Amino acid sequence: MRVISLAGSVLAAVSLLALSACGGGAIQLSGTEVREYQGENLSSIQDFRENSIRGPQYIDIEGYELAISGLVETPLTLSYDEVTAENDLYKKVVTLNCVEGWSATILWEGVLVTDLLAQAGVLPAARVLIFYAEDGYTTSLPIEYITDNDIIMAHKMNDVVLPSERGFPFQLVAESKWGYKWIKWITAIELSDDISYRGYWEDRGYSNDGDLDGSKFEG
Ligand SMILES: Nc1nc2c(c(=O)[nH]1)N[C@H]1C(S)=C(S)[C@@H](COP(=O)(O)O)O[C@H]1N2
Ligand SMILES: [Mo]
Repeated sequence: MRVISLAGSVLAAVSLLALSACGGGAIQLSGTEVREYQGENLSSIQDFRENSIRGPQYIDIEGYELAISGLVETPLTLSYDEVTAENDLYKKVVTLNCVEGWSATILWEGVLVTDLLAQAGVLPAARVLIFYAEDGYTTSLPIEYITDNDIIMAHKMNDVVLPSERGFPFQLVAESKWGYKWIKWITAIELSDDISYRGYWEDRGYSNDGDLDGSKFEG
């Protein structure tokens, strides 16, 4: 399995410090979190605010399946290992910006969503990807956005496997989009022609394109 850096090559690791210094309950990590990458300072996994719709989901990886369905030639269900061990892995530093006014810059690592789509074979009528999560959350994005921007589904952040609180097993790294497009605890990807589909927050008034440089609200 290859790990491909989408931004460069040199990696600097520093030890994870002061777990107890963060406000809410500290998240247990197994490993060493990277805090600097190619000269750029990274946020810590501890810097996030937990504000998901039903609180953290704790997914048992033994029974986990990622379903790829809808307008595809071959619907698939992939295990965690089939996703992470049988695809090339990509790294990139991307900032998550929440509409509530905080952000976190993290070194993400994961698989190209496009590589998963290629395994299922996308039918020509498909226009959008609808992502589903364990907590009932959903969001959607156009196929061209996913393929044109090398969008990854991350299983690691700062070189550490995603903690459950951060979306284990997978969070979408929806760069240049607001945080509500960064769906966590992903369980399924549906290929659809329904361009009027609205995800959880989009259905409650947030803009469907979710562009960081556009309007936050549907107008
Ligand atoms: N499944 C799921 N994914 C989700 C959410 C959620 O409530 N459920 N919240 C979204 C929002 S609004 C933001 S800002 C980011 C925040 O990621 P974090 O909770 O890891 O900080 O997750 C996004 N992904
Ligand atoms: Mo958010």
